Amino acid sequence: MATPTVFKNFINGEWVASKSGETFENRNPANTDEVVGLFQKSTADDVNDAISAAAEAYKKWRLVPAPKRGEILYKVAQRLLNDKESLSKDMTREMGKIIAETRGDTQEAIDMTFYMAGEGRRLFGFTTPSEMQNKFNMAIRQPLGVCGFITPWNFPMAIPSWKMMPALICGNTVVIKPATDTPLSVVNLVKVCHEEGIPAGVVNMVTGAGSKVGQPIINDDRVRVVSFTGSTEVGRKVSEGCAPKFKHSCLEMGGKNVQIVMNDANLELAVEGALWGAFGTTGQRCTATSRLIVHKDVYKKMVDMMVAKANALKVGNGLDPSVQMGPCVNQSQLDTVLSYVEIGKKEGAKLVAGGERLTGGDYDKGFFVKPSIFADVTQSMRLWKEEIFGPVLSIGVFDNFDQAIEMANDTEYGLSASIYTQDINNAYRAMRDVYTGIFYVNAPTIGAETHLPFGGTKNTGNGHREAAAATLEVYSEWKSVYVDFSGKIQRAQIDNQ
Ligand code: UN1
Repeated sequence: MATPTVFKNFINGEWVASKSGETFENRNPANTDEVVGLFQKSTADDVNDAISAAAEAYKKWRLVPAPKRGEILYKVAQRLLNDKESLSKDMTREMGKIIAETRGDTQEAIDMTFYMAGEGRRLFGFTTPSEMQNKFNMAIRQPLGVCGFITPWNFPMAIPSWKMMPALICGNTVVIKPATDTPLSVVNLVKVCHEEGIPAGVVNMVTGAGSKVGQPIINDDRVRVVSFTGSTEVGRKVSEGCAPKFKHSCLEMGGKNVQIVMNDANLELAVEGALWGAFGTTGQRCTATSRLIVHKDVYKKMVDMMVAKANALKVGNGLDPSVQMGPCVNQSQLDTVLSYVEIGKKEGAKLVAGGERLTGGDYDKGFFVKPSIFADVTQSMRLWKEEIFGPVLSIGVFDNFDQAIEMANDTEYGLSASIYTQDINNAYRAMRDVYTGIFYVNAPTIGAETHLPFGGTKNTGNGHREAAAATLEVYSEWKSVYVDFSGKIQRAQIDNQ
């Protein structure tokens, strides 16, 4: 077998080995015989070097005019577009999701990079009248310094780009720790940034474990913003780690997203939506549909249609274009899925599809599981409450619209939700009353676009949003500037009364 490629850290414009001298393996979750590459098992020393490089580079990068920073990002975006196919194939090999979806992931990074390149000529602040004569007031954005990113494996390139591109356009520098399951996609992204002209030290990458690399990023005083996407449990630790130094933290965490189906819905469409929402990305999206609640009049019919369609989904290696669902990303995710199947059965929910690992032939080499559906799930069950992050859909029933809203909001999370209905009044009421950061009408809970704010309420986030101009609030701080051209002292709130 060919010796696997060794990928290095990227610090101060150079590819460097970790001071630990150790590496870790990244294997293909669809075929664990395949080693995608060896990556640096880094330590706090490597993180220190990366932060030093970023802190030094910040001195110059913050002074590069934003439109110039934007010109580099345009080149980065164009290059990602040119290389889209190979980047997407690498991503499927390390993460498992099907090639159509990894193309979407790469496209999301392209979209975000073009969007933020354009921000280089906006980054709008505002002017406003002064309460004094001969005085000029304005509010402008300023960068913060070094930003540390801890990114997840489910969107290996899109999510790093959501953090990196706005940070860069605002004039910050970056240290990123990719997920250990998907470092190659971040290596690829960082390589493009470097080759297309981002100066040395502005973007740095250190691979390795959360405890060894993520924690030192959070602890280092020179890091002023930490942006994290992952579980609520880890997000809480990030938040606590940032609090003593009043570091800004932007947290995107769990979801338990609901699709509501009313009795007037186009059922075919609702089934297609739920299927895509629940089993797209093997259910491994923060935005995945994990609860489907259906009006009692159409409940049985909808469950039957879902079961038939779920059983017909082709599961396999995501590089085969006919495959509709890839494997779980690793053994531990697979174990979590199977453990929730047992929990669901014990709780008395009705397993109507899947519920087991796929075995035999090539399946034995990967973390494949059948698309799984539980019916008759009720609000007291763990299946209803807990994020599974796998292809397990829980279906419940409701009597009327008000009950549907109450059930939709009965969760500790608040990322995404959707309603299928033909009744415009109910669509708008649901839009108003379901307390989430993202809401869809007659569309699944997944599929956010990069020019709208992305994030959630309650335990999903800490009030910040990624994407769109909204994320500039994370990567810049307001500076209010008062210019007095009266030539005399003017006392605000006093002299103009
Ligand atoms: C995520 O699952 O963390 O809206 C991100 C979507 C994608 C992004 C998902 N555009 O489903």
